Amino acid sequence: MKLLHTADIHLREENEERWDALCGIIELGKKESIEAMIISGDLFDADIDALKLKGAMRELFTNVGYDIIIIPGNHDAKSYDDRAFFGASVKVLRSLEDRYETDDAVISGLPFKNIKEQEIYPILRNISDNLNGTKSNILMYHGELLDSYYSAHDFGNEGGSRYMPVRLDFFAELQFDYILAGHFHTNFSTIEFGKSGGTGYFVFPGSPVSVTKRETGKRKVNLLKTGGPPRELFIDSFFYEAINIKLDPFIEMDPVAAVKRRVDAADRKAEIILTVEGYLNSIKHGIDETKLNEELELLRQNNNIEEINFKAVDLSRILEDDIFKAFDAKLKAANFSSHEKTAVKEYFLKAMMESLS
Ligand SMILES: [Mn+2]
Repeated sequence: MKLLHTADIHLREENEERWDALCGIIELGKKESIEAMIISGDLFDADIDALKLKGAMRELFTNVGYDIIIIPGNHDAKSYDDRAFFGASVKVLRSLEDRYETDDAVISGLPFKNIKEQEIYPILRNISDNLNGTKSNILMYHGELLDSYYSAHDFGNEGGSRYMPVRLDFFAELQFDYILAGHFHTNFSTIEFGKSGGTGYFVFPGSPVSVTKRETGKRKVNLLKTGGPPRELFIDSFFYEAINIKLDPFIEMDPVAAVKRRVDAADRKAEIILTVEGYLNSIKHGIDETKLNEELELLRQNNNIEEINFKAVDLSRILEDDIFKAFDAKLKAANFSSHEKTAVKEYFLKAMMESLS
């Protein structure tokens, strides 16, 4: 079975970028001739958004050429009551008994509920016991994986609470071959786990469109052919791109040119979060902190820059000091590697900064 897996689109009526991302994924599914699309929770940002968007959704989710299988997430847990209709191609897995079955795969779902770790294992065991080993067994799930090094920030705006947490060792004795998950926004992440009779895959595809500024970089979805490993696929949706520039006053390039070069190279679809740190030498380059700030604001006017973090500091007072210059000349002549010279120079700079205070 060939399918496309995503989650956490967080649709809102007033947010066009997220709607466009969904339309793009629907088209990608057609292009890839998939049999089903899996949306593992948080299709909507809130239940009210599901109400507002349902009409438009039906049209989008009709005649797509494949089925769309959805489970409720923590943000849209109450959006899918029994009488709700989201379009002819949509199948919502509302209960633990609900399944989607094809010739070679069985898809089960764990619709989001506010339950604890200890309560989840028996539920998973129950679903697994009713499966057989002849087909690929897929579980749709929305929540936290406790094994990995995720922080609360990775799940969008969720505060500190735990959302339906599981551990990988839950799955070692169960029959699931793929856990196609949602809830982890930051990036595409696949973890292999050992299970009786082979290898299983736990996949968080990451949000397919940046929902907060913490989700940086081009977004992805999971293209899966059962029997094989998950495959990450770039999509052409809105995203934030973090550009971090550390200015080096010993490089000949003008600091403004250094920043421009990086901003120019950014993806056109990206909204840039620009951080400029390091040091500048206003005497050597003729650009002081005030002038650099003006140049950054000019760049903001002509590019997709969402945020500027201006942290660079003018160190010309030290860099043009005779003591530093004499030290630098000796260092240049010394028999050190360039790596060592940089480190020594940084120590000396720090020592001189201390002596100023
Ligand atoms: Mn989410």
